[in-house]
Amino acid sequence: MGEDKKVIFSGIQPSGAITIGNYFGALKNWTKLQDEYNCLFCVVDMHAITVRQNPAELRQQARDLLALYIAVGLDPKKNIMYYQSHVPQHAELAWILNCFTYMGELSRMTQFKEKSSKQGQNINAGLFTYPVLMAADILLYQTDLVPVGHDQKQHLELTRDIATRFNQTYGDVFKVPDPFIAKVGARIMSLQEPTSKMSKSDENPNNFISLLDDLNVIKNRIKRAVTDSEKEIIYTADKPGVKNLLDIYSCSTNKAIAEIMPGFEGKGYGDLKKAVADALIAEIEPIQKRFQDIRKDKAYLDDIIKTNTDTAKYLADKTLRKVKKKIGFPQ
Ligand code: AQP
Repeated sequence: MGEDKKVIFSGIQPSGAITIGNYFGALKNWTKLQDEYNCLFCVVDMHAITVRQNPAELRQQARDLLALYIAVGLDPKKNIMYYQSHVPQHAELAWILNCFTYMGELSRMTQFKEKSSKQGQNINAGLFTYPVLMAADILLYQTDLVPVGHDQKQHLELTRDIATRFNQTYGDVFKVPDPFIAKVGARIMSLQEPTSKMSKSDENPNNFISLLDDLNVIKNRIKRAVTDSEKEIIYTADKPGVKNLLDIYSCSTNKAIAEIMPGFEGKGYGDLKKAVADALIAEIEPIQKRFQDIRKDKAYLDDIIKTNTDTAKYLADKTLRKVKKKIGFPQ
């Protein structure tokens, strides 16, 4: 890692097939950071088990996700890309930070409230302490900046509070991270319920498009996407379905909304859907090709995993050793 560059940490859960929401909201933006920053991009499989996962699927999704990181253009020589569960320091620091986090703080987390209300049968302690593991992920690497979507802002605030609390007692052990707000990137919404965000663990497959979906499936999902009973293509919150399709088009073509709107004047929803499907496929097809090549080459991927995990472990251990010393664990 270059000494002079700021550190960025981010991750995605292998909790389902990666959607175009994950791609436009996270992955695509990450590719623009890799030259300017020292980036760690983690496959956060330990976070994923806060919801029950099928073991064989989890294993495959985790490997697919790491291969996708590379396929979208993240260079494994420039960035540190690894599985969270391969670096035990995450779990160790999370335990320590649990002892510096208040129940009241965790009870106030919106994501916990939402997930526990949805997940009636399995409100496990991991779901409750999820933000502490996230704090450990970030603080282990002396992270300067964390790219956060709207729903993770509260967790990052908590990370800052935990780091500050620890530092006040033991001196400057952790860097207190700041949020990194991407210049571009949109929140991609569900295709059938465009007032909710597109989610990889959605039970209705018609709501999302996975980056690895068959191209015909992609076309059909866009064709079936909800619009409204009107005709005019306008970019407004009152037309969430149409707005979402325009956002997908804008992200796929790398053009601003103001730039694309004139092209849709006098056109109908059928034209819009065709344009969106074509643009999306043009963006995704090369990624799918690269993904297939990477996934076929087992030795290549294994080597990347090994090298990157070693680097992550080395960096994580530097922080963890300091933490253990400060709190008085025997040396
Ligand atoms: N719909 C979205 N639009 C834009 N960005 C999105 N992200 C997720 N959905 C959208 C961004 O993807 C990154 C990875 O998120 P995550 O795997 O940690 O979990 P998540 O945000 O909860 O994503 P999902 O797809 O909704 O997963 P599940 O269904 O498992 O909970 C984050 O940077 C996020 O902002």
